Amino acid sequence: MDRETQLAMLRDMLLARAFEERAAEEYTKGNIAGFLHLYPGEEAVAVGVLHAAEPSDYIVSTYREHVHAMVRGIPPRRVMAELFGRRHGCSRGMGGSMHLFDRERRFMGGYAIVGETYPVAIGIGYAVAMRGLPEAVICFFGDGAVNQGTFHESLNMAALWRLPVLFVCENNRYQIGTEIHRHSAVAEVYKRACAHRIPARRVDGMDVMAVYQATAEALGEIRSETGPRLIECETYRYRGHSMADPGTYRPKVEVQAYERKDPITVAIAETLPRYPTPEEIAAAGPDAIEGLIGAMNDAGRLTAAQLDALKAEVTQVVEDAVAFAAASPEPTLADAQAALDCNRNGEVLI
Ligand SMILES: Cc1ncc(C[n+]2csc(CCOP(=O)(O)OP(=O)(O)O)c2C)c(N)n1
Ligand SMILES: [Mg+2]
Repeated sequence: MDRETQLAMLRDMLLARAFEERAAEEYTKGNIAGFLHLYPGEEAVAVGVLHAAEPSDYIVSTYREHVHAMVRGIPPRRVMAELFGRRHGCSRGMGGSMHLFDRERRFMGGYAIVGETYPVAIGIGYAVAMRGLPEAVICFFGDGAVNQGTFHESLNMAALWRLPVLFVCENNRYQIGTEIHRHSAVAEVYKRACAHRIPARRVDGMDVMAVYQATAEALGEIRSETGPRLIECETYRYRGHSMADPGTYRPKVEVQAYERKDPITVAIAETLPRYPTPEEIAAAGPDAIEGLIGAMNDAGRLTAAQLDALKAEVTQVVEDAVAFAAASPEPTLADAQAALDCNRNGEVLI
């Protein structure tokens, strides 16, 4: 992987964490109403998957989708304004946290109904397949969504019609307060795909590089018209299910164990330059010393100063997003009417 991609992924993960923590703060201040499902701990999944995707791919996500939307390119200020329910939000203030949407960026929505993403994704996949385009649809869902009927119905159709859909399970081990072993007879989600002959694999969802690699491979296969794929990302959310949930059902040690595997800390460790030890230089041989140092410097990916600069930048982006959201007016009744009318006498063509 080239350094730019790795740095961009690190930046997006830092931004995701800062944005979500700030959203929590704004919620407690009363600036965000309704449900607010946050993503800290799961950043490596959205960032790894979406960096491996093409802009021409379609994304269908759940209600825990702020980070997916931002990695897809929706400006953080438009996302924050949507969380605030304001007119300049990406859904014009009429969707809120769970219903971010951006047709231009092919971000086909966050969906609040558990298991709702699959039928939407296969519908889009069907349209893509009919037109024979090299595009794919990425369909996110949680571990708690795999016991919905739509999961099996959609996987069956996707496999039967060889639809270009990548199913991505964000397995954070919990469906609200119910741990996966208590809601699923088969707790290894990827194994369920074999019932529909869909090639599937499990990856460490706390490792952004692993997620990126697995996605790139799967999308490559999908683009060669071999049908759908499924990836199960094992991840964890640090916070409760939503802001309304203190998450007391989880043992403290479990949360702490996952925090130790924090994907951002891991990504930083992987990008920090590691200079060769004297033993490695000796093992490489005298002729290779210059070459080895040069190569490590090229791959030597991040200085402490660069990291500080990245952190300062994302803090600024989040500040700007909040100021933008707060200054944006609330939508009017006329806006609501216009939104209702927008699709009258015509279907949405993607
Ligand atoms: C059909 C349906 N049933 C119940 C709910 C209430 N509900 C909202 S989120 C959720 C848990 C889903 O868990 P999971 O799929 O693991 O996603 P996570 O929240 O962990 O990301 C439930 C049951 C819903 N939104 N839709
Ligand atoms: Mg879950």
